[in-house]
Amino acid sequence: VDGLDFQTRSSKMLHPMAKKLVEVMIGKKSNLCAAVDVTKTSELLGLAEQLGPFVCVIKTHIDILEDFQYERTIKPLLALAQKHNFLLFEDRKFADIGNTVSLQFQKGLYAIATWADLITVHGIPGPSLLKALEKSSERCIGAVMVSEMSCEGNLIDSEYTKKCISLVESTSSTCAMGVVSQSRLSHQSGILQFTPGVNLSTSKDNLSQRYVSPEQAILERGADIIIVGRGLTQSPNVEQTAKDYQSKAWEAYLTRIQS
Ligand code: UP6
Repeated sequence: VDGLDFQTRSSKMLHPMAKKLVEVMIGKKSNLCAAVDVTKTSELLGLAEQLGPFVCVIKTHIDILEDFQYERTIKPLLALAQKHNFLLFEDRKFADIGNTVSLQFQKGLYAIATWADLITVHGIPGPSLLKALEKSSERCIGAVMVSEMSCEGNLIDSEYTKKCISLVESTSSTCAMGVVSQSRLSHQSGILQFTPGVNLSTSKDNLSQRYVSPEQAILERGADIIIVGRGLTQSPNVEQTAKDYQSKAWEAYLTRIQS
């Protein structure tokens, strides 16, 4: 995977959303995903407007908004995604039986199935979760499986991680298009790796989150897309900081494919 560029890898991608994402990444020269973890719709939309030009993906935790309204939150967010050409990634980390996941995915206030391009899932329920998502998704949404976590003391072990990867690899044409992880786990070049826990100014937070730099995430840990939250959203100059993360991450990718 290391020496291959995204264009070459794209031909190995079986999932249409993976191909679409890579197209956006190449077009914008961005492998930066912003995690916009804020509690007001106005903040979410304001940050999406500022970050939009520099990112390939905006990741949400839509259920932390205190003033969520479909018409006032999702409609304008979709308009911004179109304007700035980024994908929407709802980090719901689905982890229940198929029937429940299918309800959580399609129903409730958030109706995630109607707007998200990508969603996260845990591997713990096994194949039934992916089957349920596949059945209830008309738009071929890309599922990304949390196979390793960034926080200190998490309970995932290497056996669990391996099982996640084999689930992802066996469903990569229809449902799973990638993983959230801290290291390169799949040798299939079509599988995309998202790596959170990236921050240029600190190595941890006070709730066991651990951080590395964009270069470490990409060159040492195999990230294809880095996920940056507070490093961006709490910056005094969001646009300049986003530009900085974007160029550092893209340069690291270019270094990797030349090696
Ligand atoms: N996230 C992690 N670690 C994981 C999985 N997901 O941090 O293993 C998510 C968090 C948050 C973002 O839910 O939205 O990535 C990281 O944000 P931060 O950069 O502000 O720490």
